[in-house]
Amino acid sequence: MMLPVWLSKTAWPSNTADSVQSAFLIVTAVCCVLLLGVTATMIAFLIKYNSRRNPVPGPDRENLSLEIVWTVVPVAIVLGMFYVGWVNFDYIRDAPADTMNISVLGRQWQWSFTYANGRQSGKLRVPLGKPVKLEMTSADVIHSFYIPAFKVKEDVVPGMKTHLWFIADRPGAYDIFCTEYCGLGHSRMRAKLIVMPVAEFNGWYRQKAEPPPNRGLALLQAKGCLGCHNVTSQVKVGPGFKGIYGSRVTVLVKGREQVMTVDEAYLKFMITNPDVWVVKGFPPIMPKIPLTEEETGEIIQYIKTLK
Ligand SMILES: [Cu+2]
Repeated sequence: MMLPVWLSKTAWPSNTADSVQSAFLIVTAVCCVLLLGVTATMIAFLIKYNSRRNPVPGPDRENLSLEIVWTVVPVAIVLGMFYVGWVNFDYIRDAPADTMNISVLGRQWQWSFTYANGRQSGKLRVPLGKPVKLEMTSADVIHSFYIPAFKVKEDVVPGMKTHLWFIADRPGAYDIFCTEYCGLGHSRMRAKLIVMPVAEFNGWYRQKAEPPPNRGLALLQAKGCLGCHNVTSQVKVGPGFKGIYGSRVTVLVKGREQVMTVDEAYLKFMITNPDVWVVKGFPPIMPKIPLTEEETGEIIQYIKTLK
């Protein structure tokens, strides 16, 4: 049922935002009327029935019709607000049958998007005016996928599939946030939603995948390493990779400081045993990423080139 959209059609950049906004406006308007009505009645009664004007209290009289009115009217108002909320909730929960489906994976601390043709992206690109359904899960802890401009939010839970759907009505770039505190890098767990005109989107979609400039870099992206590390020298959650090869670092080995040179053996040990040595100044939170020996080698070769 499309009650939702009439109040604020085109005012917001998606059908879901229109829907939530119209429910919100209706409920707010009803609350304002009630607040003003109750306050005005209270003030009028204070004046009309004060003790100076009525030194002797009058007898209580029963008034059945008044009691029925003050019971039935508030119940009707509350049920009306419930109805508006329920219709809109139902609308933003139930995706239509003809959606374009995109898989969303949340992990500490990165969102990644996979399309039906296998195309992967770190940005959520969607066509304008088409219903899109996100099928979401998490690789580690509970996250929550939130598009503030579209007024939609849904938990992303390991071992479970949750979903969201929307129709984007306005081209542009919108923020995506994680709104479930999920560890040290939580505040960095952001992404962009890019709404593109249909022809432009189709062109992008048909390219399938940008050829990865380098297999090591492609692995760093695909395995989520870049959620915590930069390929520049800038520190993120963990050290940046640029210039790290050949440098000297202080490492805590069983709580004792030891200075080491970053060479191939060091990188391999750090990647395969992330919980044994910890680089001084960084939290001991790196997860063990499943990688083959060959993949680890590709990553190390790539890090070597970042000078
Ligand atoms: Cu998160």
